[in-house]
Order: sequence, then C-alpha cells, then structure tokens
Amino acid sequence: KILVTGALGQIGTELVMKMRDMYGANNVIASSRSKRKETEVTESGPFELVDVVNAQQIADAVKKHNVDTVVNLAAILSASGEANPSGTWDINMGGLYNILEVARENNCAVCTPSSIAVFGPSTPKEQTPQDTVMRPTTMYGVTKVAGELLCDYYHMKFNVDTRGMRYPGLISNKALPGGGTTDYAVHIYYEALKHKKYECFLDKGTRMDMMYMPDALNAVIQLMEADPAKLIHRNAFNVTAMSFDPEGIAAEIRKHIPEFELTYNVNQDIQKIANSWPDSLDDSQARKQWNWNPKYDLASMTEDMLTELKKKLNI
Ligand code: VAH
Repeated sequence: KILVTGALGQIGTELVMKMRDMYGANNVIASSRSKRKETEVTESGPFELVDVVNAQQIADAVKKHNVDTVVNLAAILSASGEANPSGTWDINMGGLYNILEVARENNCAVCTPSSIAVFGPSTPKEQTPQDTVMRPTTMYGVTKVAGELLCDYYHMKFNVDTRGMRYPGLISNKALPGGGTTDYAVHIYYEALKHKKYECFLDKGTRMDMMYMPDALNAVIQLMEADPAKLIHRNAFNVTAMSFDPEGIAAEIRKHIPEFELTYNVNQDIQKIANSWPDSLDDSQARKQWNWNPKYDLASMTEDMLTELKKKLNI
C-alpha cells in the first residue's frame, strides 16, 4: 500500500491516478494537509488529511492503511520558499524527518523527489555531473540537499529503503504548479492559447533543464521498482529530458500558433534563482543504474500540451 503526501499538488495529482491504475485504487492512499474541493484524487480511492509537520497524522495513516511505501511530495517550491524560508524548512525538512521516522518505525520504503535546486552558482552549469559541488542559494535548495543527506543517513543507519531523483522543471497540463522558478514554462502554454502572448518573468537566454510530467511519473515508478542492489546514488539521481530557454519554447509554440508573441518583464528575485541553477544536467547514472529513458522532447511535449489544454480550456 502506498501513501502519497502532497497528493493534490502538481506531481501528486497525476501520480496518484497513474498508480491507482497500475496498482489498484485501494492500494494508493492520497493525502494532503487540506481538502479544498472534491477531485478525482480525493474521490477515486482512499484520501486522508495529513499535514507532514504532524508526525502523529502520518503514523495514523500508515497504520490505518497498512502502508509499506511513502511517496513524499509535500514541499514548498523555490520561488515561494524565499518568501517564507522558515515555513519552507518546517515543511520540507521537518516533514521529511517525520516521514523518515514513521518509515523507520513501520518498515516503509520512502521516495522523496529532490531537485536541480540542490545546485548553486559554484556548480558546473553544462552537463552538471552526478557528483559535484552543491552550495544552493535558496532555502528550498538547502532543504533538498539536506533531504538527500538525511535520506542517505536513514538508509545507511536504519536500513530504510530511501530513493529519490533530482527533478528539473516539470511541465504538466492537469494541476497548475505553485511557486516554482521554472513554472513560466507551464504558464506560457496557457497564455499562448488564451491570449496568443505571454509576458515572461525570466529573461531571454535563461536555459534550464525541464521534463514533461508523463516522464516524471515514469521516473518515480521505475526508480521505486528498480533493483536496489544497482542503486549507487539512491536518493539523488540527476534526471532530465530537455533543456531550453524562453525563446526556445516560444519558437516551438509558434509552429502551432504562428502569431504567438513573447515579451519580458523580469522578476529579479526569481531570475537570481534561475541563474544559480545548471543549464543542462548529465543524467547518465540514472540511465545506467535504473534504465531512465525519457520519451518527450520539446516538440512532442508542446504538441501534447497544446492539444490537452485546448480541451481543458474549451478552445
Ligand atoms: C521549482 N519546479 O521551480 C520546481 C523545481 C527545479 C525546479 O524544483 O522550484
């Protein structure tokens, strides 16, 4: 039985539905700290109110449903994290600590995504290696480095089966992301369809690694099902699918919407975060150790995003 925390977020919304298809609805317990409205996630299988800063709520859900695996998606992202660094520490680190303690006591495996946010200005930007300098300049990044180390520690010290991958920016057409530096690459598709123009908060030439959500979901499934004996980098696998800047995604959109116009209104705080991250990752260790192999590139993602969003927006 799998408990997903942060199940109403950008990743959770789609991961819960995919895992319920694969493993059976009753084997995937969705949880979130609040339930604002009924959705397919809350209605198509078990749902629990769990705030990861409350260890008892995690333990109660794990025991009630006989959980053996926790996928912890509860986190405050990079841009919004800078507006509330202490809350970001409490949820991202306090929550993860609680998850790991409950997992240790109840013999659960734990999958927690890390992020390219673990890297900072002193990290090599091109083909960023799997093992390299990690001096992040955001609280989110600090919690992701510390989170990788804490997960390694719980595996080494208590033999908790901890696994995780460093996600790049994730692009999806179901749930909107919240507070991410890379989220311009989601909003641009909505704006292109609604207004045929987008004012980008990051500057021309800001290249970052990105991934389409279907590939991100496969990464969780593949890593969780991988042979543990092969997992050398257990909690911290670099994974990526593509790398582009705002001009790159705009040019691809123009293949479908020729009159699409991209303008810039740079948010200096978010630009500073984006500038501190790599331009392209080396994800060869994930490919080697658990056969990571993304399916979507910028062209196929753009085709699918526009097709799906047209339906969703009734355009
Ligand atoms: C963010 N989308 O922008 C997240 C992710 C690497 C990016 O961590 O904060």
